[in-house]
Amino acid sequence: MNYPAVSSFLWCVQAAIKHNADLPAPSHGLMTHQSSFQPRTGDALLIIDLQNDFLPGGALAVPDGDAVITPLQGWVNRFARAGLPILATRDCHPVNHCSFREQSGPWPAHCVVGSPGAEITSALSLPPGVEIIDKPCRSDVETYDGFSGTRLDETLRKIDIRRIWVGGLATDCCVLNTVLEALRRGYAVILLAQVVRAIELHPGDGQRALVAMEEQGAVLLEDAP
Ligand code: VGL
Ligand code: ZN
Repeated sequence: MNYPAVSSFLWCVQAAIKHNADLPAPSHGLMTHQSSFQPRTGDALLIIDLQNDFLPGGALAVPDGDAVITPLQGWVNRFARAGLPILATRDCHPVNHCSFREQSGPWPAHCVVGSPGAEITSALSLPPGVEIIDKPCRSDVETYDGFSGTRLDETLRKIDIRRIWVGGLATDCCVLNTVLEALRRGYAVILLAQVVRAIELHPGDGQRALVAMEEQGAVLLEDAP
């Protein structure tokens, strides 16, 4: 889904959940899993927006965002050792993007194309061959999920991926929207609960996002790599 920018920090969570209101929701609550899932053929690791601007010191720093780097590195190493594909999305905006406060949008300017803030953190060591998926970089469109207007779906289908393991930033925005879009498109999703952090502008957004993902069929995996 592409969304027009609106002046509400709740937008990421509310838009995603509202959009899913027409899908049948199981009645159970948040349920995390441990240890029963192993990466296998047909799986890929998808890293969401692990860019400098979302990390401490960045323009839109996610609280405690750097805590995901060490466990995420563990998953990267595990997928690389197993010869399984790794992909990474990048948020990408022109300098006059409609979501920026200067244009009456909800966010400080961030992930401006070509800026250091838009680069994936060098604290994460990615093996050669990681597929980088840039979100559309247009001034008039906001794309929170990694699928809309990108090569992600096509890339995953070409290599027969049916299940994605997801970690990155932020739980209550781009992780949430990417996971819901993946489920809508028929992928199975394992959300790496240790490897996500939320913006939490409104307390509880992170938890609400986890519940929404789980209700729509994502498995919330608590395992360390
Ligand atoms: C994100 C807010 C604005 C994210 C991107 O990656 O979660 N959040 N742009
Ligand atoms: Zn953004």
